[in-house]
Amino acid sequence: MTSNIILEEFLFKKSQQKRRTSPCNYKERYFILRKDELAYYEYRHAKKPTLKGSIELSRIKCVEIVRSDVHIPCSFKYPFQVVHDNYCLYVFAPDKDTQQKWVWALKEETKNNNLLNKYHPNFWVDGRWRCCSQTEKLAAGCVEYDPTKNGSRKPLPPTPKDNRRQFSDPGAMVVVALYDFIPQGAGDLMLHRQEEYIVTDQSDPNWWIDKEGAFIVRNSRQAGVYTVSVLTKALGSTGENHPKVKHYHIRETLTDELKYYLAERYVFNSIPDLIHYHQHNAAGLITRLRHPVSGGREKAPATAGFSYGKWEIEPSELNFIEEVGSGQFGVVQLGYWNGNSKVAIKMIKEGAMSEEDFREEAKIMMRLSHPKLVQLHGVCTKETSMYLVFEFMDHGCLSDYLRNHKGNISRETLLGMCLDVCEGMAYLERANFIHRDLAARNCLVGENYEVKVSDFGMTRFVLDDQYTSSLGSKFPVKWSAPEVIQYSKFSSKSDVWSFGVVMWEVFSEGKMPYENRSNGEVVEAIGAGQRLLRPKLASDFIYQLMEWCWKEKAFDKVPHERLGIKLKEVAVQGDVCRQVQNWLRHSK
Ligand code: 4IP
Repeated sequence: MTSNIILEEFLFKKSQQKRRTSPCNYKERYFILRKDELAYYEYRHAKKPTLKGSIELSRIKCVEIVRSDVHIPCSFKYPFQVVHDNYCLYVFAPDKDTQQKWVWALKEETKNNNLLNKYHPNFWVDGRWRCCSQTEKLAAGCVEYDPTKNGSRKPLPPTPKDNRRQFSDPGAMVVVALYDFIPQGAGDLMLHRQEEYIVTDQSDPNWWIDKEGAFIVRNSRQAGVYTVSVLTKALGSTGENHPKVKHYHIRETLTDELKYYLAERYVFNSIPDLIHYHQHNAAGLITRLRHPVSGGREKAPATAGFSYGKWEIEPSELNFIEEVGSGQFGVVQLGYWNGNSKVAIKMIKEGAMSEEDFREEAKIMMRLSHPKLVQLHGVCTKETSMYLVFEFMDHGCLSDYLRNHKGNISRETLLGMCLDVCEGMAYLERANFIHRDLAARNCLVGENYEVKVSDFGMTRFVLDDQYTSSLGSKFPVKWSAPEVIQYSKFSSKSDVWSFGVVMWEVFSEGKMPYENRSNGEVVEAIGAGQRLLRPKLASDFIYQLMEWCWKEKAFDKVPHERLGIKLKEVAVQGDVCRQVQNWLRHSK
């Protein structure tokens, strides 16, 4: 009865493991969606297809895209789930369109069923739900199921009329999602990469990039057309200065030779040429295209907090895997939050921290969010010892990393590392936040030599005189500006001094500054105008930047922002590493 068929196609499926002894495997099956059932068949060359299984549509309780970063061991990488009876059938489509097409059709056919209120957006693997860590396969879902939405639909008002009203609302801030985001709590909205959303609450700017001229080239809703979306903060005709996203279609000329344009008088042979031109000239656009933002192919960045408005983390949401180090406050454990986010959990040992003060500060620190800062995700205060939950960085602290890879890191990469730290520090400086203990040991290394600044502001909560008093044996004298040692005068300028020492550590491949000299000897030497010597790997220009950081008087020191510009100049001169290239691309 082919007339009954809604969709049919080869897809992969994972065994549903209905029997205890069932093996977990992935099979290619020919799926047929009919008005009353979803059936799958085995096809073998020159043989009659064999029906392997079928699900009556009336028994389906939820159909949804599965969002996950787990490795999928078959060639089709776009999963969706069909929840029926007490089972979940995972099906894998070859591409996003196919995935959305099936989810949409199945949702349409099952929308009047007795559906789930909540579902699991991630997989059931190795005996637990990756979205919420529940270990009971039949445990209630953790995210609201909306049978009217699917991956291809925007969570915006459904009618075009309403859409227009919202978009023309002068106060509405329209943003484009750079990454998929899986809801982590009841107040979260699922985000789909490259879809547009309206920001209804602008109080937390950490979730969107708000840079004049930030732009993205994306598929338009019109098939086969590209759109350039660009953010502008330019004042409107009525003087309002709400940031807005303007969208321009990339148009094709109607001439024999195909050319492209955004604004009529400027035509180009290729889209890259067109973008390149408009990176330097507004030429009819509201602003020139200043900052290309990621197309989302990279790993999504850490969010400020796991979930909207959430900073308190429940102990049950954390799984501890292994100890990865220890610091001033106690042991650091690698763990998972809600089963799928890798985190570093600092377990504060009793008496090491003034917890009361920190609790208040944590809310402020969580709002500090930058790609070059190690993100504080939240705090768990419900156990006897407090846990601080941070973004996990795979390669540990920068000083150890440099020592362990001595001789194997190129100068360009070393420069890239300094640039990373500089960018993170420039952000802190703009936020009027003082680090107070910047050193390579307080920076962490991630994938591709990416370095992020960690432990900012934390020394204020240390309850150990040896560490906090400039006369104490643990005080970081070798990283401290003279005014800090003399009068405990911390400022962004004193951070700049420490940054110079970090540059020195990086270009010395993790050596201890001033080698074996005691703190007292160092104070004396600095007072007498002596400075760390140029590391072998540092060019004169790089060393000059270090010297800039070590000016005697605080007001002579340059801000981090300016140092960043200088470092970039160095990068342009040489053979630039990946980070520098990226950085240049982002700042061109
Ligand atoms: C089978 O493994 C197949 O994966 C079945 O899928 C699967 O049935 C079986 O799970 C599983 O044991 P073998 O082929 O290695 O025997 P298919 O029917 O597509 O071949 P599902 O239920 O996933 O359709 P059980 O638990 O149903 O036996």
